[in-house]
Order: sequence, then structure tokens, then C-alpha cells
Amino acid sequence: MKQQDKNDIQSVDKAAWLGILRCMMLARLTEERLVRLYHQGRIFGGVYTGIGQEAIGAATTLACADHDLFAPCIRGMTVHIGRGMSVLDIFRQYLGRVTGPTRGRDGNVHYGNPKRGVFAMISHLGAMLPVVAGAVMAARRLGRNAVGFAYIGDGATSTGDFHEAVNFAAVFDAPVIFLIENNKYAYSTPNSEQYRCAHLVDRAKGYGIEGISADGNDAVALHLLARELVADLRRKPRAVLLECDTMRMRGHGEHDDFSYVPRSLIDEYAKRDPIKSCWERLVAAKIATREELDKLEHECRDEVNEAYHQALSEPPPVPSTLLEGVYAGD
Ligand SMILES: Cc1ncc(C[n+]2csc(CCOP(=O)(O)OP(=O)(O)O)c2C)c(N)n1
Ligand SMILES: [Mg+2]
Repeated sequence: MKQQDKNDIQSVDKAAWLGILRCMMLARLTEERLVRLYHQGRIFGGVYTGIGQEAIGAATTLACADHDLFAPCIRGMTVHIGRGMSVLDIFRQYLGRVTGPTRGRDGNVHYGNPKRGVFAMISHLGAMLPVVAGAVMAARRLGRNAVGFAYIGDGATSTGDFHEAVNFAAVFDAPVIFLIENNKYAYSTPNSEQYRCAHLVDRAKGYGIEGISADGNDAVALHLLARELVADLRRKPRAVLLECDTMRMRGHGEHDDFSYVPRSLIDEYAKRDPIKSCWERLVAAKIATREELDKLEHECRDEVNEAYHQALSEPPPVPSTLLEGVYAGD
């Protein structure tokens, strides 16, 4: 597959580009608020952000159809928002409100949106990959031409589950895009202590599948690529390995000062901020004016503020209901 020419920005309509930018801005503003709340001790659990990695979830989810399937990781805020989760539900989740997706049982990333094809992650790295491969195969047997996105970190590619899932999907031509978010670190472990191959995408050859490298901070190019790839996988189902170059711009979680990351690396990627660069590209291509995008940002700020205050006003779960919701149907 050939990567789309970057000039094809005009082949996608304005509403779609604004949707991608909006998704990234909502995620950034929400996560910035969550960071502050964490440091104020108001969050039940940790805060692990995808700040700097927003383009990946936004560009891919918004290239998909209703029946497609997704397994986000801890930095997948734009996967959730891209698949329609409200910022209000996200605040409810982090603030442990009974109204939230896990009814206040979990305080951070273990939530999903099954109606929109988003599996709730479990923490064991790599464990969601075989789930996506199996779910895509099941959907296809039921007559749905579904495509799956399995997002995974660079560190998690060292797990057995990664190998099993990619090999299985490769052998059975399950249309799953294994999307590696290579953000250079797995907690404090740099890429150089994680794998010996030059690039993780090189592993595709060993599985007999196609491997594609992409700039994970370029929402425009990544969206064009994702649209083409998703359409191609519907026509000709198969597994693909897609390695996206990006950078974790904060610590592993907010408890981590990431002093082990060279400042020069952070500075380099700050210049390639996905939101800023998408914004500039849309203006340069005359898809939107600066004024329109300023207005969009204000609307996102209002939405995030209102959602936060609404979630705060809602109650936590009642302790006597602790065992409710353990089994399906509760
Ligand atoms: C099997 C397993 N081993 C270790 C951990 C602890 N752990 C959680 S996140 C993480 C780092 C993950 O790094 P990476 O896959 O690169 O994703 P990133 O955090 O960079 O997005 C580790 C070691 C875990 N959750 N599961
Ligand atoms: Mg990583």
C-alpha cells in the first residue's frame, strides 16, 4: 500500500477535518484538566495521559464505520472521544461517579463503550490484542465487514500476546491493524533496551504481513492513510502492522517526573505538536480560517468546563451496591 499523497487533504470534506481537530482538542483540554485534578488529589487512581499522541486515535477512529472494533491503551483518550464517548462520561469515570461508564468502580483507564465497538482495556499489556483479532473474526462470521484497530505501545510489543495475536491474525487474514504507538519509552525503559531490530515495523516480514511506518503526530497524513487502509482491508481482509512515530510528552503517569527523558527529545516533538500542526495545515490548505478554529477551541473549552462541573455535582456510588454489576445483566 502506498501512503497517500499529503496534498490529498482536499479529498476529505471540511466537517471531517474539523471533527478530527475537535476530537484532539477535547482530549487535550480534558487531560490537562485531569492532570491538575490529580495533583490536587481529587482523582481516585492514577492519570496516564496521551498528551502529544492525540493524532493517532483521532485520525484512525474517524476513518472508520459504526461496526468497526477498537482496543485502546492507556493513552487512547482520542479513541474514546473519536468513537463518541462524551467528555462528561470521561470526567465521571476519573472522578469515580456512579453515573460514569464503570459506575464509579474504576478510577481511570479501564472503561470502554461496547455499543460503539470499543473494548474496555485490562492492564495486562498486550492482552487486548487477541481479543480484537477474535472479535473481528466473529463479526465477519456474522456477516459484518468489520475492521479492527488494536493499539499497542512499543514496550507491549515485547509480550507473548503481541506475537500470538499478530501471528493468528496474519494466518487467518483477520482484518486487524496492529497500530504500534512508538512513543520511545515503556515507563522508563527506552527503545534501545526494548528491542534489537531497527524499527518495530520490521517485524511484519517475520509474520508475512505488510508493515507501514507513519508519522504519528501528523493527523492529516495519518487520516488519509487510515481511510485508504480501512477501505483496502474491507476489500481484501488481512492483518497489517502500522508503526506510528510519536512521543510521550509527560511521565508514564502523573506520579512520574520523567527526568530520565532527555529534554532535547521533548523539545523536538514539541515542535511537532499534533494539534498545532493540524491547525496550521487546515489553515494553509484554506479548509478553515483561524477565526473558525479559534471558535472551535472556545467551544471545546466550554464543553470541557461544563462537563467537569456537571460530573462534580453527581454522586459517588453507594457502598452497599459494591457487588452490583459484577456479572452481565446486573
Ligand atoms: C504484562 C505487563 N507487564 C508490565 C506491566 C506494567 N506496565 C504498565 S504500562 C507499562 C509500560 C508500557 O509501555 P508501552 O507499551 O511502550 O506503552 P506506553 O505507556 O509508552 O504508552 C508497564 C511496564 C503491565 N501492565 N502488564
Ligand atoms: Mg511506549
